[in-house]
Amino acid sequence: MKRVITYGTYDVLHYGHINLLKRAKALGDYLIVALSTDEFNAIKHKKSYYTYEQRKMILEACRYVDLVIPENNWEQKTEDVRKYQADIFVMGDDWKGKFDFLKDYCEVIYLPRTPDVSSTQTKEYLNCRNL
Ligand code: C2G
Repeated sequence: MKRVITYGTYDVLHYGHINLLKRAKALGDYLIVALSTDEFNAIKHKKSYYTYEQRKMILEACRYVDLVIPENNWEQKTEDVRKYQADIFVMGDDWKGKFDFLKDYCEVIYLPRTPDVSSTQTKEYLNCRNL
């Protein structure tokens, strides 16, 4: 039973997110998503359109996701890998190299981001159309 863990805000879920989750799940048998809380988003200087609970509910409906846990801070990853017995840590390659310290605890894989899609872009488009 290979367990995979990944982290993110996952606001306004789009096919780039799904593409990441699909590939992450394909690396193992069980995918844990550590979802940034609204408070942690503020630390990341991100404002979500959907609240944590709404983003959590949306992710839990995704066929590739087995468990959603809160991401409260930058420091919890090592503890999470141990606590959830993760064999593989996965992130999009915009984070390449940033989490290599986890290589002491699990496999670290950065996957190519899906080009030309982002929550920010979608929100900007909807705003300028006053939708
Ligand atoms: N992603 C992707 N392609 C996109 C957009 C996002 O592959 N077009 C990936 C990101 O690389 C990340 C995941 O989808 O692995 C979630 O993206 P965000 O919600 O933007 O996450 P981020 O704000 O980068 O938070 O501790 C790590 C942070 O919580 C990561």
